[in-house]
Amino acid sequence: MNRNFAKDVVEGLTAKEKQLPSKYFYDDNGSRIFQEIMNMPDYYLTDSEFEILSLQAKQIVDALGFDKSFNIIELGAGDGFKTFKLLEYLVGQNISFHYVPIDISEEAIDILSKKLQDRLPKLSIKPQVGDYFEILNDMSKSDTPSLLLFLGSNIGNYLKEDAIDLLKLFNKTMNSGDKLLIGLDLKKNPITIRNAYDDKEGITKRFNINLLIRMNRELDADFKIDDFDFYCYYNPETGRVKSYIVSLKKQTVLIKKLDKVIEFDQNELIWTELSKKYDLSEIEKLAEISGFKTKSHFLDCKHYFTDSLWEK
Ligand code: AVI
Repeated sequence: MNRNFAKDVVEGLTAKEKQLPSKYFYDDNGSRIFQEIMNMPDYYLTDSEFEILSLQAKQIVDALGFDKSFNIIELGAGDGFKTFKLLEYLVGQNISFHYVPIDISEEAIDILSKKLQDRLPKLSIKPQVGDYFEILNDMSKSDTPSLLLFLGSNIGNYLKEDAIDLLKLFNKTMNSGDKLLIGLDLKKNPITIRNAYDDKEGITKRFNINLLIRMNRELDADFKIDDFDFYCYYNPETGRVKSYIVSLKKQTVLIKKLDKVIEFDQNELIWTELSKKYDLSEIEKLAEISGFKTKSHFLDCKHYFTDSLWEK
């Protein structure tokens, strides 16, 4: 049994306003559903960031200003689909660098490494499996400059204070002059944002409901899947998409391995995820408060998304 998962489930489901951390979406099944989300035409985030890294690789590399060989350290590299274009550009220009993808999933890192070795045989790749901070701490001891990549709007899934804490931790492991390229989703027509999360095919609903399936499997719970639904909304004033699982009736759930009985009222919510959207001035404030200087924002042609370059 995953102890952290068990602890967070007890804490989250016995709270007055029930909640579960979105990081638990990503078991093997959830990671596959997330791939489906990234392929949905309405989930514009992936295409927007792909466009930025494909069309503006040169501008991004020019803005780094490194005058010797450097490391590109990607946090949560996953399948590396978007990063490929940036790497391809660098290899094509014979620029000297090492690519260090970090992920907690050994399987993801193996697949990514094999794919990159096939498609970019000249790439120097040093894959790492494990905890971001241990690896970052070790790397900061060398005097090779680093570009950290934290893409895909992952920072948007953290509450404001947690996002600042995480960015400060990144900052602490970096040396002066190192850069962070961070992907952030921008505020835009609220309907575009709503459609990305409240999809008609119900893929995002499956992504959320998978949390109940995970609790049934790993914690021996007896959630009746059909008695729960999914709801989400976007608030254009705060830039927050909030996602929930909804109990469709008054019901009781037993979580055997935790020896807990959880009561649900009809229409009671479990808050599962925050997906924050920003404007550029908010991004610059976030950089500053976390110890960074904003160097540039690289936007896609629709201005839906930014990969912003920050310097320590
Ligand atoms: C991983 N993260 C940035 C995604 C997002 O957009 O917040 C997760 C996601 N949730 C629903 N759709 C996608």
